[in-house]
Amino acid sequence: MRRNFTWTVWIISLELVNENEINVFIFAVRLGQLTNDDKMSLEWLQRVFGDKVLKFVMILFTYEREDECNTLKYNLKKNPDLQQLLEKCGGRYQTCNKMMNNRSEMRDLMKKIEHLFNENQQQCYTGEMFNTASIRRKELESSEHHCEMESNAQLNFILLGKKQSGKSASGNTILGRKVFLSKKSSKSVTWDVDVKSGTVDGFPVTVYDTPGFCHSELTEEEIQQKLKKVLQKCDSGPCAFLPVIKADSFTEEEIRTMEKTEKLLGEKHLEKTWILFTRGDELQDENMTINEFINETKALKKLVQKYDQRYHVFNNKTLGHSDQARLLLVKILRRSFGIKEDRSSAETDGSNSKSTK
Ligand SMILES: Nc1nc2c(ncn2[C@@H]2O[C@H](COP(=O)(O)OP(=O)(O)OP(=O)(O)O)[C@@H](O)[C@H]2O)c(=O)[nH]1
Ligand SMILES: [Mg+2]
Repeated sequence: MRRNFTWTVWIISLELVNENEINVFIFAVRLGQLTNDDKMSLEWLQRVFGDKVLKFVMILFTYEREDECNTLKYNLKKNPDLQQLLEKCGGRYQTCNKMMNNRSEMRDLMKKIEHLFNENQQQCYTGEMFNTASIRRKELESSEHHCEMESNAQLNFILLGKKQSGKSASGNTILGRKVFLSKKSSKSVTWDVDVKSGTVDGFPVTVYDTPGFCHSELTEEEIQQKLKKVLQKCDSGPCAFLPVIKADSFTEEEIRTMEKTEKLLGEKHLEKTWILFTRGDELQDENMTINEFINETKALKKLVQKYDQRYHVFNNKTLGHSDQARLLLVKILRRSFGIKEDRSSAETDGSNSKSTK
């Protein structure tokens, strides 16, 4: 049903883009009920219309009861997904009752659209932008990675990072079970590479847990050797590289660790590298969003920009009770491998996923 609707919107949109210039894309979300479908729909919009479309998106939060509006700010603070969605659209939103018959809200919406138009130097989304995005999308779909993914249909996750950053715990979260030893220690817990396979929402995955940089017992050289062997081993298959960073501080040590990771991976793996933040639960306890955490430190903000916002947050304390791993997989398959919705997540309608938080 949803997909039919999406296709209809797409066809209408194509006609519109061909014949007109579009000032604004209004993305309606039911206030307080951000669904996986909503998140995917924005990704879909971005994929079909290209990244430039985000400059023209205005989120319209619809509500049934007036008092729901009062919870919006609270919701924004509490819900990192909502924050991320809003951030992607330049923080532009308007609230509006479900019937859309409140004149003052409609006036505000028009003012905001006018403001957006001026912000975009009176430029609209054009057919030319759409054509460029279509070419890019087709290239992606027929790219090497896509074929690679089609034939192997499994993904290797390689966890990298500083000691005690939460690599093993993240491996457990991905596989949805406790297979890697993860514990608090002043020393390094993982000494050798450990490989475990499983599935994420039915999709076959293999997870490589690795000993961390700044190891308490192994030398840098020993670590490098072990990691290089991992890279050689999974070089032939589709991989996602996950430098793991604790979302509680970002110091010189983390910067140096990222430099070492980048040196190890080299430029060729950049597109498939996703920064994985752990301790999402602690951010939540502090009423802080991941965006606030990232933007707090200049070096971290720069790093995330370098990775073109390819990051994800885990709360490793909800092992087996969240769909965090599924969301990460969907993001990676879409952005790093250009896999279409049908391929990556026909099974991801959220019905079989447990609550994230
Ligand atoms: N609160 C919280 N604690 C976490 C999270 N992820 C990991 N931890 C804790 O951080 C500590 C270290 O986790 P590990 O998974 O062993 O970290 P590691 O990077 O594998 O550590 P080494 O093997 O020593 O390099 C453990 O006490 C975990 O419970 C998280 O998302 N939230
Ligand atoms: Mg470990």
